[in-house]
Amino acid sequence: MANEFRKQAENRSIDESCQPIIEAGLKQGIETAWERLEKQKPQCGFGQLGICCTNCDMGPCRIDPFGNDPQKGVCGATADTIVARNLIRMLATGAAAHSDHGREILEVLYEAATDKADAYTITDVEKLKALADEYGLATDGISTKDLAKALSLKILEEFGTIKGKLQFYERLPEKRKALLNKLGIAPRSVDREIVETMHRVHMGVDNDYINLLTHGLRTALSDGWGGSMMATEASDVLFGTPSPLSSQVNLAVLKQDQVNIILHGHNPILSEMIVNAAMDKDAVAKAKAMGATGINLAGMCCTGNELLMRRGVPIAGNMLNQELAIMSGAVEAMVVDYQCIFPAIVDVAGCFHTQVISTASKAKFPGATHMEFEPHSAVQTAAAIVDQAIENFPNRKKDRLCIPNNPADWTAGFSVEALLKALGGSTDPLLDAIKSGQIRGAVGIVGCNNPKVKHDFAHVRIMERLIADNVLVVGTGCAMIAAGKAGLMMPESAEKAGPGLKAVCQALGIPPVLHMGSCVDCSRILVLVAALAKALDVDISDLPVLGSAPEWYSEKAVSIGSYFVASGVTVHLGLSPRILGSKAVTSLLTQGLESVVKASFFVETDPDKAADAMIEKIDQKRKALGI
Ligand code: BF8
Repeated sequence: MANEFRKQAENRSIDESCQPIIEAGLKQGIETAWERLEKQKPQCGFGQLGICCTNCDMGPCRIDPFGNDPQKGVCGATADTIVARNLIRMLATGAAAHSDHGREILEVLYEAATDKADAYTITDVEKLKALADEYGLATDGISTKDLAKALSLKILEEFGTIKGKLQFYERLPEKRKALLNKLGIAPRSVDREIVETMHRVHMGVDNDYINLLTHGLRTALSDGWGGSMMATEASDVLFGTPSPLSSQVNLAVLKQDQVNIILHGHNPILSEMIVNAAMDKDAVAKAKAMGATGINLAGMCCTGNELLMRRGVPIAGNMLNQELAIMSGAVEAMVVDYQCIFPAIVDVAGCFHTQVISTASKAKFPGATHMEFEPHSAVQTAAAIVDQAIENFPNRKKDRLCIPNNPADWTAGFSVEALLKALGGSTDPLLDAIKSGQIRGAVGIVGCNNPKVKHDFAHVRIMERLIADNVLVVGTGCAMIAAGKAGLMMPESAEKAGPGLKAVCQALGIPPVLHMGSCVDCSRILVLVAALAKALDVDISDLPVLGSAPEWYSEKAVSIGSYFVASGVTVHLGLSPRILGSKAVTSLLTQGLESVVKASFFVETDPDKAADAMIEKIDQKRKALGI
């Protein structure tokens, strides 16, 4: 049986740091996402194909996928309408999640500027000025705080602006802007596109799948070149623009002799304060008095990525590691804000001493301790949370500890600004390397984990294949955490790259897989491809670049994939979205879009075949560019 559990653990994940914990969990009968997925099987066939409609109370309705009756919902909606409506509803939820996060950061920037949140300072004044300039604000002789106030108001206004356009949209290369303007899908404001999606999917509004999906692209653009980009830029102003740094990653960053606090979710606003609170002398002294040698912070998912990028805080793992971290028996507190947090962590925590502490008024978890965060009292809340974790240390059951050894080293912090600096201030060296063929192209690998796919396997396999073929990988989110755990993010990892990419990485002292941040920081990838296209005076769709989400699960990923495609970047998906119940929708998204936005989606579940397809597409782009 022991061997059986080991085998099962190895089948579930390639992350060696978590396999012993999965194994221990199996022995103890602790339920995790993998067990819950099994219990859901067989998953609803109508749902999987996207042909179940629950939008109104005449339903739920479903369409027969074999062409028999019923072919229409009670209202008359066809499979095409239902699939398209369901998809853009998902997309709008994802865009809303990113954008609402962005709005909160901007609100804190405003509060910091107006002395309502003293704990926060403006760290990157240079970026503040550059953004103010971009927004047409006078900067001369204006104090930093006044500038931050004016800028935050100016950007916040764009959530519901009546001026009908977003400033960051102007960052697109002219050719792309002209195309999107011609298609009539330039985003008008952040909230408006999301609200309009919700309006259109109501029964009896938009029933034309093409019209629905076209608006989906507009909504996604309002996320990528709107809400997400706002989140990234405002976070940089408040907490600093990332620059390269080293840290460690995987569950072995948890420490046997220290109070371990995991910071999980997406928003850096509170967790940045917890980083400060954990360094407080009195807190450390109290931890020692409780029998620990100190306080150890570790990130999880994209809150982790935010803290890693700017503060070098180690990361315990990505999305599928969340329950396993608690099952190490070594976590005194898991502090959560919002997004990608399994409600089940409270149940798993119930089997151990871990306290789950929720902090956002909009994200409560039954069974968790709620310690609500507000910017004006951030320092006190952060201190109270750290204190709670310290107090919990003596409750740890030493005989249940399962902390792996050997954390992996990694480097992160590759903002566009940092990359340009590494390149000597311009994109030219990168473009020269692409033109000469030293670098064949680039792929942005982003997104999540999904228990339907062996944890981290698709991410890592695709990355290994691409870099070996001289394709530079940039990325964000849980994909990058997978890369770090697999040892692909040290300058020495260049040894795993093909000769051309290896030489470039060695010359610049960078790894072949570059961590650009959290999921909202996919906006950094947009800025980078826009800069490359502008330098070559081509459209983004002409570049030998692709996007890939090998293990995606979330509604946010639907929005990310869609804004990449709308921006001209073809996107690989490792799992099919729930669209296969409509041939028309499937064909539009995987082929038809090419003639509309010069990019499309393709689904390939096999990582090797996916890498082959990406390399082929990169070569086609190179040929078309004449390089
Ligand atoms: O925010 S944490 S599981 S949704 S990739 Fe995916 Fe990971 Fe979530 Fe993107 Ni970031």
